[in-house]
Amino acid sequence: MKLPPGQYLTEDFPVLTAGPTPRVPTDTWEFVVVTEAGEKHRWSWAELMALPSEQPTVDLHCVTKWSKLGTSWQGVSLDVLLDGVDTAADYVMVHSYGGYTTNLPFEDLRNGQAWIAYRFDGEDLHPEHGGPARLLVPHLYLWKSAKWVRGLRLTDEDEPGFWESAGYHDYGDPWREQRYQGD
Ligand SMILES: Nc1nc2c(c(=O)[nH]1)N[C@H]1C(S)=C(S)[C@@H](COP(=O)(O)O)O[C@H]1N2
Ligand SMILES: [Mo]
Repeated sequence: MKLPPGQYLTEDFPVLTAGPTPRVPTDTWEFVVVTEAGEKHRWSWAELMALPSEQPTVDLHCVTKWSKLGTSWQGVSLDVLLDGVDTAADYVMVHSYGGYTTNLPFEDLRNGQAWIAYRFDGEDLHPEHGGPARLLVPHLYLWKSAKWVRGLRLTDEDEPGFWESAGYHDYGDPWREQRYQGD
């Protein structure tokens, strides 16, 4: 069974954005990881493109109950990006161009579970779906997959992001149906 509890299948790819779609040119785009010690690691678009990429095929589960199975992406594994980052942080706040944030445990970005994705279904990722690049962390509800991703802040303490502050679940495991706080 590939459909988590309470979800239905869809063939389309709905767009869910709180607010306007930011347009981020790749010549000014950067991805910044800030550690709990304040150390910064930066990648330009050209540097991201030069890193080895993967082509994961994953299932997407949105908390509004649609799921889309077998989606094809291209992106750089967070394992590659975090390889040279010296940290003992337990949590991450993901930041997007446009101001969106979402939080998750650091370990959920490791071990082949998350990518900075820049192609979908054989095409450059469309701006509506987070292009030029979004976080893809498909084992959690899709609100954790921040579109227009700009960076990560690694922290010792867990802090709620945009939807988590509005009553959504802190972790968001679709298989345990963790939609809202208290689920
Ligand atoms: N920056 C940003 N990322 C975001 C959102 C958003 O509003 N802003 N919405 C989230 C939610 S609730 C979902 S379901 C998915 C939707 O991704 P899609 O529009 O590509 O389907 O993006 C997530 N990432
Ligand atoms: Mo969502």
